[in-house]
Amino acid sequence: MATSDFEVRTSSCPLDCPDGCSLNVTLRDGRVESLDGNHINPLTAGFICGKVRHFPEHMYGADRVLFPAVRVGLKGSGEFRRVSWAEALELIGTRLAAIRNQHGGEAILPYSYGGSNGWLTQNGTDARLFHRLGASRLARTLCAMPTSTAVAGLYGKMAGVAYEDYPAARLIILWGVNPAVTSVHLAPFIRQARANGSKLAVVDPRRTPFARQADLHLAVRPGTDLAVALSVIHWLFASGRADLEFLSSHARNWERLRERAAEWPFERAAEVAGIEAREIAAFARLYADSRPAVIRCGWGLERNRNGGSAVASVLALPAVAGKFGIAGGGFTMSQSAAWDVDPLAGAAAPAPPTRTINMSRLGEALRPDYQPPIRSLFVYNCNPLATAPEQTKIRAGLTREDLFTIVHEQVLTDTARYADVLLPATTFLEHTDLRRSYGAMIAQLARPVVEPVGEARSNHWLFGELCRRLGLTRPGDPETPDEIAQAIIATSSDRNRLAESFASTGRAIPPCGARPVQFVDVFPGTPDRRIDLCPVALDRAASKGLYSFLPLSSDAFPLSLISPSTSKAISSSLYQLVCETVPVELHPDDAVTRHISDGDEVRVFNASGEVHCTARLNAELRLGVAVLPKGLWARHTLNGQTANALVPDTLTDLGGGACFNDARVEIELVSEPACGGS
Ligand SMILES: Nc1nc2c(c(=O)[nH]1)N[C@H]1C(S)=C(S)[C@@H](COP(=O)(O)OP(=O)(O)OC[C@H]3O[C@@H](n4cnc5c(=O)[nH]c(N)nc54)[C@H](O)[C@@H]3O)O[C@H]1N2
Ligand SMILES: Nc1nc2c(c(=O)[nH]1)N[C@H]1C(S)=C(S)[C@@H](COP(=O)(O)OP(=O)(O)OC[C@H]3O[C@@H](n4cnc5c(=O)[nH]c(N)nc54)[C@H](O)[C@@H]3O)O[C@H]1N2
Ligand code: SF4
Ligand SMILES: [Mo]
Repeated sequence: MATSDFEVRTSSCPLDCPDGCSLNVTLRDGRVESLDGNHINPLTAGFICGKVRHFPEHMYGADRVLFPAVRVGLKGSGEFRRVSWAEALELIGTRLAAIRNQHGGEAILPYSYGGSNGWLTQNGTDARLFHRLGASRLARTLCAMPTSTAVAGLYGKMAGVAYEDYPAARLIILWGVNPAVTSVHLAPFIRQARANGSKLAVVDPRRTPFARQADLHLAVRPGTDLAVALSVIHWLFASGRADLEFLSSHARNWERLRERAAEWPFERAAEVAGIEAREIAAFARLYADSRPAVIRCGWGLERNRNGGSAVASVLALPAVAGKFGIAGGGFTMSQSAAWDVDPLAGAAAPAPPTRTINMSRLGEALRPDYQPPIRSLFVYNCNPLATAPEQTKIRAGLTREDLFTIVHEQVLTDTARYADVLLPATTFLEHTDLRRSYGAMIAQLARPVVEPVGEARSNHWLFGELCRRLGLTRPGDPETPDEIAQAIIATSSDRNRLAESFASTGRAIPPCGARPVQFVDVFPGTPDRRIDLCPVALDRAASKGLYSFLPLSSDAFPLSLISPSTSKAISSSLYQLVCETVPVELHPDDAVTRHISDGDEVRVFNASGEVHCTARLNAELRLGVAVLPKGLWARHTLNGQTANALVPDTLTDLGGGACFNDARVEIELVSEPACGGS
């Protein structure tokens, strides 16, 4: 295939997307020309999403960070002076050592999240460095913490229904998930199921592409899923449709769930959720009558004060209704549970007993009066100014003169502009990684396909160098990416097969197989292998107990702002390639009462901040809901603030997660509408 200037190499996509595509990367004259899907991961089926097709523009575009640099302008100005790697590492090593010696390791906060989801780009030499420095620990809560806490409590680790088994289902429920955008490789299986005659129900405040064609769409008020799911559970018990035989042999504490659900007749849930009781009743009947029935639970419903209990109640449904034990029946949440490895094994450094800081409250943690104060922030795999709550507080923190900020990045993000030292990071096509997907049932080992652009270096290299400079390397540490990969694989019960499979094919399916049937091939990872429908730990963790609904406030800010994913970006990654500004969407009736027309300039505001942008009228939203996409950059609005300037840093009921879909706002015209015209 290869000629002197043209070659196709294989890789895999590590972006924070469930699908884990396997890729063909076309190189011309040593540069990446294009990316496309291949069939190594069968789910990829030869196609990829539109955004990753633009990856060469990300690699070679004007925003790419090419060299190490130190700040010369004001913090946030984005003005830097190029330095050598040796100089940058010397500066960072000296400053971190001085901060640790003077103030203790906890004055250093590593801050990382979803940049590359590989086993080698996080929890490796980075964890080794920060653990051995005795740095503050980070609770990684920006996403999936309420869902994973709920799943862990109810089911322990248990793999879910594979995408490939969706066509077997007679009913598919998409609950707070938008696969037409966020996992495009699930979409064909849903379409195939529809062609086989499967019914489709969607629970989402917006009429998403699949909601448009669904048999039933519950357009709930954001944050009210708990009420809806409990009312279905109540009806299942009350009408004799609960599978008591399954519950008595496979579940614990179901009586407690039944008691708590008893407070939720359809009428009460309907009132809270802002829909009709008969809609929920039809939904409940359809679910009870369909087998196999599968619930694809997403992440949209977790990002509010009731999110943890909401996910727990949704995932309790298949247990109560007896939907397990058949291909295409049960639920799908994150498939990370299919892997029984310890991803921290490669760090070879146990976590120190230092304080833990919740990443969703970064703005608070960066306050000068936070005790003891954070003196150095080390950001990698993350763009918190664009992705974490309370943007204005974070910006204030990043502006602190006494904060030493290091950012390791591929592109000059909004966060990177505030760095004191900016370091160029490799992209996934320029370094080795081992990636498991959280939707597709596959892990892939990927080698670099091109030389790094400029002086970009991998996370693995950077943190390994810093360990050496700070004298934190120990004999016997796994050093190379392959040694780290081996250390991780060695923690699996199925280590020999995994090692052999990666060595011979560069990929592996998880120990439970690629298409496990729940309660046939996989069982709850709880101590007694039973589902716990009201785990004590969760019951204690939720402020008013598990499954208790916390009312939503209806104060001076009457609109509910949600910030879902878009097809243009993955969180904030790749959004620099979108040049236009982005509008806030609101329902036409909400616009009329505010004298707002399509295209008007508006301010979206609450007590935390305000965003100036244009308005777009969208009748597919439920009344009272406004949308600004997640992940926008400062350049996408008229005043440089984004949805996260309006998102509170309150935490979810379980797992301490971010409440991105729990923002209350008002929207008004920036200026009076122009007079005259006709
Ligand atoms: N193209 C693209 N794909 C992505 C991403 C991306 O940014 N872009 N992000 C990736 C990441 S990091 C993640 S975590 C996943 C997320 O995948 P999804 O869970 O599908 O994504 P979200 O967009 O967060 O939310 C899904 C839906 O939840 C709805 N929603 C909001 N609030 C509520 C609520 O209270 N209840 C209910 N029932 N629904 C609600 C929204 O309207 C939205 O349609 O997608 C991944 N895939
Ligand atoms: N308003 C609102 N905000 C949200 C959400 C929401 O629903 N609403 N959802 C949240 C969700 S689902 C998530 S997952 C988080 C994600 O939040 P983040 O973790 O901040 O994810 P990204 O925006 O993708 O930013 C990742 C950054 O890491 C960089 N990067 C990628 N690979 C590497 C690497 O190998 N090394 C280094 N050093 N850098 C790398 C990328 O260039 C990118 O700038 O955002 C959350 N933010
Ligand atoms: S972002 Fe998702 S759909 Fe797009 S290439 Fe990566 S894994 Fe595939
Ligand atoms: Mo996420």
